[in-house]
Amino acid sequence: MTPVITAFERSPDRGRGLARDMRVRWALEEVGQPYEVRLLSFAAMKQPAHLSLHPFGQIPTYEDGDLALFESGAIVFHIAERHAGLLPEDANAWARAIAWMFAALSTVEPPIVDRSTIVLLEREKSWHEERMHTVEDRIRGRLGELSACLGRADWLEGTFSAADILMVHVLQRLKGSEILDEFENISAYVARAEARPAFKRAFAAQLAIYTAASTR
Ligand code: GTB
Repeated sequence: MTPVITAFERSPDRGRGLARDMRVRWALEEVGQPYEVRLLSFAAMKQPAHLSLHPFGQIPTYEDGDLALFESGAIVFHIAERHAGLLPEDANAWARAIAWMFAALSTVEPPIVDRSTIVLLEREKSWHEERMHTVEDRIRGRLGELSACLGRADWLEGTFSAADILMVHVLQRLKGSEILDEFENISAYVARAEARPAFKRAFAAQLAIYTAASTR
């Protein structure tokens, strides 16, 4: 069966690939698994039909036969488990790649999402600058640690893996800031991932949806 994922009908990021369906698309492209996309408006995401797939009424979801999944990390892990190429073969490296997947989503992503919230929703607050300063310091701390771990390696755990998909997608949210440029090896890591044909296909597919919606 062809899996079906959900995505924004009109993504607020204007097709910059920041919405989390991008992670799932990228993983599917990497393993060569064709997929279909069901586009949803914000209103449709909160309707019972979608809430039966996603308890929080969000995208992305993933349906394959009688399996319905939510949470981009769980979906990418599921794809990586069922197809060759996104997790190392060595058992210890496999376990460490999973650790990096969790690290991307639970250690690196939170302050980066906080920063986006400050930029998008808290500009007018009297404490905006102070809070931005605090959160950017936390991000720099995390990226400093990540940079030290990555060193001169191409990928987090030997060969390219699902961990790199999640970590790079998390880091891409920093592109409008100058923070990424402060870490030369992390900037190169993101660029290396973006040069992958599977990334380019996934990016083009989600951009085409935004472009089509804007011309209607
Ligand atoms: N933990 C979940 C996961 O990883 O799957 C989080 C899912 C999530 O946040 N989904 C967002 C959503 O459905 C879209 S991706 N939001 C609607 C809602 O909650 O009602 C988050 C996102 C949105 C917009 C941008 N942007 O404009 O740059 C970036 C990321």
